[in-house]
Amino acid sequence: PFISNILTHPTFMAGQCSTKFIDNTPELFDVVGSKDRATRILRYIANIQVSAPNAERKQYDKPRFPKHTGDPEPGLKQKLDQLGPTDFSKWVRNQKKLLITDTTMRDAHQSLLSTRMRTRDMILAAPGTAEILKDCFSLEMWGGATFDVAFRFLHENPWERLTLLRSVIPNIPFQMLLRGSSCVGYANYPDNVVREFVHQCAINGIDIFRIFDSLNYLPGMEIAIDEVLKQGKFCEGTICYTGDILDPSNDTFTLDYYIKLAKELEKRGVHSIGIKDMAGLLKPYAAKELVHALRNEVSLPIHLHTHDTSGNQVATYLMAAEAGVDIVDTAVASMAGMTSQPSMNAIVAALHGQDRDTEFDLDRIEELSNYYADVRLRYEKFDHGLKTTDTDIYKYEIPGGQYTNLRPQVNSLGLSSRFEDVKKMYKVVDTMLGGITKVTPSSKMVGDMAIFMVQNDLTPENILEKGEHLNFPDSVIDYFKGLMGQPPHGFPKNLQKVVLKGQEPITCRPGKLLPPADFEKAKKEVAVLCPHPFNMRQVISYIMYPKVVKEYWKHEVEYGYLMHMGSHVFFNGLAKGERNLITIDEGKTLVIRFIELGDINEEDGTRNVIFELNGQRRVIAVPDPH
Ligand code: 3PY
Ligand code: ZN
Repeated sequence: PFISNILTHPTFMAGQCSTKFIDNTPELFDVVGSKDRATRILRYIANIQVSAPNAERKQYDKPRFPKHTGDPEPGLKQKLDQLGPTDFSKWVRNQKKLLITDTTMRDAHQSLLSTRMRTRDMILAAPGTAEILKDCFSLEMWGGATFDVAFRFLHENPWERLTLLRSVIPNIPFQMLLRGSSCVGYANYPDNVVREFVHQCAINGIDIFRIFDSLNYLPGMEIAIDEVLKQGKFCEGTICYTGDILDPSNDTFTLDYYIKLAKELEKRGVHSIGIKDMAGLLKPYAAKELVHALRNEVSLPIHLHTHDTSGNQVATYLMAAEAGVDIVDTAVASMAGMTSQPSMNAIVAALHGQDRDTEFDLDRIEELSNYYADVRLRYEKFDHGLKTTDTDIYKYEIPGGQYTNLRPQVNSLGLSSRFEDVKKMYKVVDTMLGGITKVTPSSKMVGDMAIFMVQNDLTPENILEKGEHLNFPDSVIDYFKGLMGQPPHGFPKNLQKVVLKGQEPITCRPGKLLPPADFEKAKKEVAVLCPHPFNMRQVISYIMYPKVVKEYWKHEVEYGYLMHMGSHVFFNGLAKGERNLITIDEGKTLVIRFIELGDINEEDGTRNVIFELNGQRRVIAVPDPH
């Protein structure tokens, strides 16, 4: 009943859920002081209305929901659970179809929409997804930047996303992206944090952990790999791809370099090898060579990830498929292409009737794609990525997600006219560092450094002198201290001195030196700050992102639970006269109409915002930032 309820209820609900749902998602029901939820929601909307009084506010038709029967067939999740990860890995390697991972709920929106897709929009597609994508190797639906962004900008709990999706999609393995010892953050965490985080992910629904290190520094992945194996989950050891193995002048990131890494990962007991081509640099013929070599040199399945920034990457997947790649990452067409993954629809169509036929139903994938096409419109204000493909990525090597975010980051610093300079500087910084793999967190450091150099008119020639008097960005200091691990060629010593200004760098795995996190102290703090009954998910989140999570709880107390609110209202507020329904509980629907902005209150400078709530006029006064 829950599944059909979601879709028959245009405004999504929690109240009608079955007990299974309640067991899985206790957060939903420990309502933060249930008193006057309507007022909190109105206050949330009022703040948006006041912050952008003259914004054009569009109204949207309901999205085209994919059809579903409510009874998804068993999928590879059942096979994985039944065989266990080692035998499942063998099964993957020995079967013939090209297997597909769908990244729509993670990397696709991270790369196209600044990671802003809300859980609500995923849940509404979930019953259809469970049926349409039932043969997927996995759904990559968690990890990477989504964890932080959910708390920070979406005011929602990423753990709830995981448990809600798990309860609606019981048949497809769930995959997450784990940044080695940086987990889902930007610098290394103590070992006990890495272990507890992996443990919480495993018990809350993640089946497949894609683990990488941003410098391909193996010690940085070891604790995470060890813990995933201990948890009995599927571990994908991942190599980050950069440069071009077919470029004869490239003597660092060679075919041998990648083979060596893959072999090292195999020795550590992982179940598959991921090739993480985060910037979309793996050209078709290079893919053929790399995949062919890896399939020969290791006995594990090979899983290829790329971004389609250049427009070349469907060809890359086809060449990789010919060379025997086992799994590729795609997104449904309306969320694919450009800085996102190649289109699932395109790959399915291309292989139809061929040896590596995916056996997916293209018509049904189109249904899912139509849904996301409609939903994507609501994210217009984050949808400012590439309009066309761009081969300049081969020069700059900027990862897909970063490419989309870099322009707004540069604009926000008042450097909009210097975007091209920042892109060029990105490559200059890479060269100054001796050439490194650039992926979170190392990519963020390179981006921060490039912006810093443009801002301060620094060049490789003058940086040693001018840099003496400058404080470098935190990420750059962390990098040179060795807190992101050790790069393949070490650090440029002179630059390191200038950045560190007398601080001593470390030369070993950061986790070896970091003192363990004090869980008992964190538990006590969480007990005071968190408005919900205690659980370890709160504690580990708070340890990793104390400020962000504290703000999230504060926001929740002030505005309540916002998951029932449609995304266009959540981001933009309501158009004048627009009526919106928000179902906050079983049988309790708020009918909200925005009437207009009212007067300023002279005593405190707040502005009245006038609504109709279930037919009654309501005036909400909120601070006016103008
Ligand atoms: C992340 O770490 O979030 C990434 O997507 C890296 O490509
Ligand atoms: Zn990616």
